[in-house]
Amino acid sequence: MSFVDKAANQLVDYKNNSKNDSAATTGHGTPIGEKDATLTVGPRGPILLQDNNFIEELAHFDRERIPERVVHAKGAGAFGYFEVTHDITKYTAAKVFSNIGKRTPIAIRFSTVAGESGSADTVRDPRGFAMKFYTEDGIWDLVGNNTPIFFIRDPILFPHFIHSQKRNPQTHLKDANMFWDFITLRPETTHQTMFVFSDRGIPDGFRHMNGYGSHTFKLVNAEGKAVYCKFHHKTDQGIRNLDVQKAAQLASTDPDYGLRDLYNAIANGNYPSWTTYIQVMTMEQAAACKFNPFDLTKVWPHGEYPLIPVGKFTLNRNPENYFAEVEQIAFSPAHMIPGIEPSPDKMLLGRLFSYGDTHRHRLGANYLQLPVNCPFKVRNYQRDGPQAINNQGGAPNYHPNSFNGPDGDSRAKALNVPFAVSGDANRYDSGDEDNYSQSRVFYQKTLDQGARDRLIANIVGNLKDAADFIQERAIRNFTQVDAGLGQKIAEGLKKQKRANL
Ligand code: HDE
Repeated sequence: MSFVDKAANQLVDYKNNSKNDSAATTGHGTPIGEKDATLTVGPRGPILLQDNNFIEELAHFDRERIPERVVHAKGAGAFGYFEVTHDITKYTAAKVFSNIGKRTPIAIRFSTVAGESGSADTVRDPRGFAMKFYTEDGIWDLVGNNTPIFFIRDPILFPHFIHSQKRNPQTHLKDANMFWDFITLRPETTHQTMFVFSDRGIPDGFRHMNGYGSHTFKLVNAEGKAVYCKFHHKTDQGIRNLDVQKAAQLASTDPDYGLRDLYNAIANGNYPSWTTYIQVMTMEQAAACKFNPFDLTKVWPHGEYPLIPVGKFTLNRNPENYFAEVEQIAFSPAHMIPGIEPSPDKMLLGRLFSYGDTHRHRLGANYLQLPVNCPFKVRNYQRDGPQAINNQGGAPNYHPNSFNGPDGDSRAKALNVPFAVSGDANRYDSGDEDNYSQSRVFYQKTLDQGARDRLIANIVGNLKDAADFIQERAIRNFTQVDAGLGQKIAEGLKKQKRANL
């Protein structure tokens, strides 16, 4: 243990900074005489039922865990502030962006996706990049990833996509057939699959990666004019990834590498920061756009939709209570504020339902009253339920009322501009929309030769464990991205087979 490793020294620091002068108590606060012995009849027992302290210890222990997140279970959190550096009020009236220099407190949780809460931080997987802004207009959550795109474009596929990466329900093992079967049957996954199997698929901790809101959002300005937008956060620490060998080594020697790195950086005053940009697309540009601007498997080319600087955020505080502040932090894409709205992106709309639902299951109906989730001000008509704390100062709990209960807000109303929708209601399978053109640009233009070779090696190293017919389907799909890519993957798989003979 090194003396600069603040995380490893946490208890030593506690001891040095606290006085050992307080008596232990029960949960109801009364001092306990003998701390380390149950109440027994004679030294050999039995234990008496009246040992309430013992019953309380065990009963609380039995309830210490809540369901872990069904995805993104392993994560690290931190707190800090967002500061506006550029004026974007011509695009949005959201108060968080109202003037240059304005600071808003934020919370962030970084995570891996598929593994359980005890899994290694250095696996090949997207990283969650979830941000909570405590704004004067309430909570705004921008719940993104370290990738500007995603695997699928219809939310009905999400549980199936996730099942394919989790454990086989019979063997309880990760299963290459499940993963590659799904991936190859839904080729809209190709673009993100290539991103994740590229060097960026294993970031070096959480500080050296970019974040993205990923979806298309809608911004509304004070005149009620709307544009579409995407959010980007570029790491000020520079991009750094781990090579496959180093990542595998860390997975066994320091599986909490990312969490430790973030904690120690902040504890040592080496505060990580990111610079935030938006891309903007007008309604007219969206209507004429060559590709579907609401398709989450696509990026908006930066040449056509340049990055516009907005601000910078800094993380300068570690959680003091991991469970209360990180395990119980509850992000939701549905937590938006006036001036920021959803676009027609089907994935975003599907998510608007799912997060609140999962929080009610994991944390209970009053999850928004937990301090880490609580906005500065709540004035509504919801009362009671499990662990209810806030009775809103005795305000009425029904509406309309004659007793000064809260009413509609004229500014928020003005920003809720009407929008037109049209079309025939139907179930439109989007599986055979353009799945390869941006994957091709990624392979041929974004990656250099070395990065292309590593991408192929990473795909082969994983795909080799899938059944032959699934490998063949994968080769067919990758050939549609680029004939050379398909061929090299086929050759790599052949070599693997020969090596296994
Ligand atoms: Fe999530 N996702 N997701 N997701 N997601 C969850 O919410 C879901 C998606 C993301 O640090 C869950 O609280 C659906 C895209 C992050 O606490 C759950 C769909 C993106 C986190 C859920 C998606 C994300 C989650 C699990 C398809 C990036 C961790 C526990 C429509 C743009 C947040 C929880 C944290 C967590 C559902 C797709 C990012 C189940 C239905 C796309 C960073 O509600």
